[in-house]
Parts: sequence; C-alpha cells; structure tokens
Amino acid sequence: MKKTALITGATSGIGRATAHEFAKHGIDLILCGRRQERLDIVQKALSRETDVHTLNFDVRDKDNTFEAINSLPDKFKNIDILINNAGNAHGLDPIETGSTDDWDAMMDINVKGLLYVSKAIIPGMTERKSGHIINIGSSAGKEVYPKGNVYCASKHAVLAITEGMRIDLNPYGIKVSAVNPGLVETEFSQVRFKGGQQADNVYKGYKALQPEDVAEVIHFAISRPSHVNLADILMFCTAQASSTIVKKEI
Ligand code: NDP
Ligand code: 8X3
Repeated sequence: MKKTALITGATSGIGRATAHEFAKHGIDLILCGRRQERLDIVQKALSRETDVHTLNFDVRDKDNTFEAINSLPDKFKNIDILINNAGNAHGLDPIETGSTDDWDAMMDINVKGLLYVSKAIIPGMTERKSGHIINIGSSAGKEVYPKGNVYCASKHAVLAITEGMRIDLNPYGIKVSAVNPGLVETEFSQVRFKGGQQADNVYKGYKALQPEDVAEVIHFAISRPSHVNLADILMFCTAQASSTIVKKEI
C-alpha cells in the first residue's frame, strides 16, 4: 500500500531532496515550509510521480502548525512517515556576544517547532499503532564546536527528544530515528551567516555532503523491514573527520 510522508523544510536542501527521493519511490507527500512559491515548484515537479499536498506554516507558530496539520484532506490525513527536518543555524558567535534573536530562532524552530509538528501527528500514529518519525539532528548534536553553543544545544536537544520519543512510542510499535549529518551543501550557511562571502566559503576546498546523499540515507532508513529500526545515524563527507577537522585542498 502507498505510504504518506510529511516533510518539514521541503522548500530547500535536505528536505527538498528527500521529497524528490520519496517521490521516486511512489510515496505520497505533504510538503511543508514558509515559502509557498517554492512549495509550488516542488509540487509541480513531483506531481508527475506521486500525489503531493503542500502546507504553508511557520513551525514557530503553535496555533498555525496545528491548524495546518489538522486541515489536511482525508487522503493525506494518515501520515505514515514524519521527517522533522525544518531548522537552521542562526549566527556563529561566542556565547558572550551571541544575539538573543538568533538564540530564540534556533530554540523555537529546531526544538519547539519539531515538538509542535510531532504533537500534531503522533496521535494518529498511536491510534493506528504504526509510523516512523525521523528527526534530522546533526553532528552538532553529538559534539559541541567553538561558537556553536546554542545551535549545538538545539541539536543535542533533538537527540534527547528522539531518544525520549523512541522510549515512549515503543509500546505502539512506532519507529523513531535520528539522521545526523555533518557538513551538507545547502542554503544552511546562507541562513547562518545571513548571506555574504562567509557563507560562500563554508563549502570551498572539499566535497561536502550533498542533500541527495542525506536523502538516500533517509529513504534507506524508512525502507527497512518492519522489525528493523536504524535508531541513530551519523554521516560525514569523506573530508570531514569531526565537527572541527575537515581536510581542505586550499
Ligand atoms: P536549508 O536552509 O537549505 O533548509 C532549511 C529548511 O527549513 C527550509 O526548507 C526552510 O523552509 C525550513 N525552515 C526554516 N525555518 C523554518 C520555520 N520557522 N518554519 C518552517 N520551516 C522552516 O538547510 P538544510 O537543508 O541544510 O537544513 C535542514 C535540516 O538539516 C536542519 O534541521 C539543519 O539543522 C539540519 N542539518 C544541516 C546540515 C548542513 O550542513 N546543511 C548538517 C546537519 C544537519 P522555509 O524557509 O521555506 O520555511
Ligand atoms: C550542520 C553542520 O557543522 O555546520 O548541522 O553544525 S555544522
């Protein structure tokens, strides 16, 4: 039977690549993000392969998040797979000079937004006693790096929430996994550095992971047999050994 997946942050990077990967495998898609014009483009591209519905909401807005998910048409109401991907780093500053607006954005989007979306979707999964939640963490959720303070804290929280979900949802047979990439070449650094040269330099001198590399791993995780759950996946590009060690050619 065809499955339905809801992907947050489907307008760019890892989320968009995951939408493309899932469409190839005939999974029906609910694509979420704030930029409707981008959602429309992805929907148009993928509608040839599968059924696609878009939802436009900011995960920071609790009421809008619940309204959007509760408004899903019957065909898309039973969500089998949730990809909690929406998120970003905002700033790269030592703790003593970091911006409280950046801190709010990271905790509100990466942590609380993930919780709101999950809270809206989990009751359907517990009722049906099935489902798979994949939370996109980060190598930053396993290792704190200089000036990463609050972003790393938000991703450490994602890993703790993932473990907590897996324990609490275990009686219902719901799988919960974390996929934790290192450096992936997306709009991530444009957002972190608010555009500019610093953002362009992040992926220079080595081959970073591409969003499609992560999407393939996410699809591998959701396509294992029902008795197999890949609980926690850490993936780096070959040039990266840890959060701070990257072999660059220039
Ligand atoms: P992108 O900036 O390319 O994509 C981020 C996505 O999140 C966009 O689709 C954006 O959609 C969505 N998003 C951001 N803020 C909000 C919000 N307030 N409400 C709803 N959606 C939002 O980055 P990536 O693809 O790289 O990031 C995806 C995930 O992967 C993030 O959780 C990130 O932390 C994680 N990650 C990224 C790594 C990297 O090096 N790139 C490495 C490890 C993890 P829109 O703006 O349209 O709302
Ligand atoms: C994104 C990877 O190293 O920029 O989570 O934090 S990193």
